[in-house]
Amino acid sequence: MTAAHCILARLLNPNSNKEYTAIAGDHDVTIQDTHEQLRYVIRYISHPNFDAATLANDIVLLEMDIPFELNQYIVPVCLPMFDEMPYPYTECQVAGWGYESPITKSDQLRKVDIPILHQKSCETIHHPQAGVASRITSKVLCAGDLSGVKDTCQGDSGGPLTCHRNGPGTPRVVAGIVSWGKGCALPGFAGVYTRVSEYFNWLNQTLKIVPVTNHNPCRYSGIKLNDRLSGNFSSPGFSGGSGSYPNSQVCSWEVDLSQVSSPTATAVISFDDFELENGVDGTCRFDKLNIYTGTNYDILVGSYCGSNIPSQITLAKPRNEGSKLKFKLVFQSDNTVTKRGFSAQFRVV
Ligand SMILES: [Ca+2]
Ligand SMILES: [Ca+2]
Repeated sequence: MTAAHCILARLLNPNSNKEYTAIAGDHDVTIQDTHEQLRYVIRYISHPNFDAATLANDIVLLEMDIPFELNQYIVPVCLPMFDEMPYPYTECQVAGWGYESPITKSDQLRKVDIPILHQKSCETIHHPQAGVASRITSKVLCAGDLSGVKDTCQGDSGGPLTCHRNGPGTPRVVAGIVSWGKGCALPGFAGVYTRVSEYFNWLNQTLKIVPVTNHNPCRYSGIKLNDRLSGNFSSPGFSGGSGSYPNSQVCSWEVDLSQVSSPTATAVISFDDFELENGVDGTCRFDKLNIYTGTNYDILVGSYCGSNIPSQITLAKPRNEGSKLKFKLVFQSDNTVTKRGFSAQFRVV
């Protein structure tokens, strides 16, 4: 979820080929941070009444090609419940990479705590000129420090204004989306935010729309089959060998056996059927199944393609201290030529 005006180029021109990516877990925009995850946006659902001139209903939902993997660095924030809005004077937090001074933007993520304004003050400070409708409606809120020290600025748009649901230590709710303001940190002014609770019904209806990803069932990363003593894998669309896999898939299955296996246990992977697009000169170039092992799935066991059924694979726990019996299958197909796919199983011995 972000501000609709952040993807204005695409909204103003439906035929635009402008594509966007989204990064979660980012900190410094100039380097690739260890925990950042980049995804491609495959669908944009902006509010039907978004007005690019007034920035009314400045809200859009983005669908990623592959879900983000949640961890201690990438944590979801709560949506407000119906009518859940922060009280005036509540200190809430906003974060972004926007301008810190008229000339310098921040490379690293910055945050600031700012109070919610009373809606009347919000209307007063953004009082429209004669003949112009007020842009301060019930669908926005103001937050900021009227003394002109703390505010959001250009480059912060679309970022979250989050407030604790019931005081310090309770979950954070995304009360606002950075939308617009008059200058930045001007004394007597405060930033204007899309009031997320006003979109409760729209969000709930829109989130029920079938994700695009359902058409490509394998475009999910990280199906986990941890702590099982046996399991099955098959490529999407395999259907007992009568179907074929779709193009452009990336699919993985992770199996972490560290909790269930004895020190001497091995995992045996065997294939019942296997037919992927051929590689070139013995290298899998187009469609392939890679199998990894190691504590961080960082050791490549093999890369498989073509129509020879791979022989049985036996994986033992590495001998070094602290290592774990784990493996991961990653199936990828490119954008042309599909085959039957594969069916495989594993068991712990
Ligand atoms: Ca980065
Ligand atoms: Ca292919």
